Amino acid sequence: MAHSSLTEEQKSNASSLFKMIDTDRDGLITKEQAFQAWKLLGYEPNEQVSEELKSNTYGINLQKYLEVLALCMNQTSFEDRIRHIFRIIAGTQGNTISKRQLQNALSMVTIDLTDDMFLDLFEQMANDDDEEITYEDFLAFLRQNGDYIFY
Ligand SMILES: [Ca+2]
Repeated sequence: MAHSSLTEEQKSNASSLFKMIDTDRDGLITKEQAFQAWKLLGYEPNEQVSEELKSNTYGINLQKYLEVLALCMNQTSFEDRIRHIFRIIAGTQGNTISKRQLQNALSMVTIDLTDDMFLDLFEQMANDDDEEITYEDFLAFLRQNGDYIFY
């Protein structure tokens, strides 16, 4: 199937995330880990994605991860992704993202930030001294920084 729509930068960002998720460094991540990562990146992996991964019973290697990521990207618009991500982090009933929710979201994809790094990120996203991130904050932050976060 090989969609090669990822730019070099997207590939390199995605590879970094893959390595973070592959904590035991055997070059493979589980399907569950991959699905969590994709969902948190705003994709809703569909049946075609599940079909692609059916034969990968021992895990997903980087090449497969990138292939399916490209497939996910082709299926979802930027705006849709932002909405999905916000909903996943804030919860279906939530209008804002709290510190704890952002922390949970990052740990879902096994991203470990130092306390200082986390607070810095949160404050940037919450737009200075707010205690919560609104959808508008979130959208504004990702419009400015999306290139680094979206892959
Ligand atoms: Ca692994």
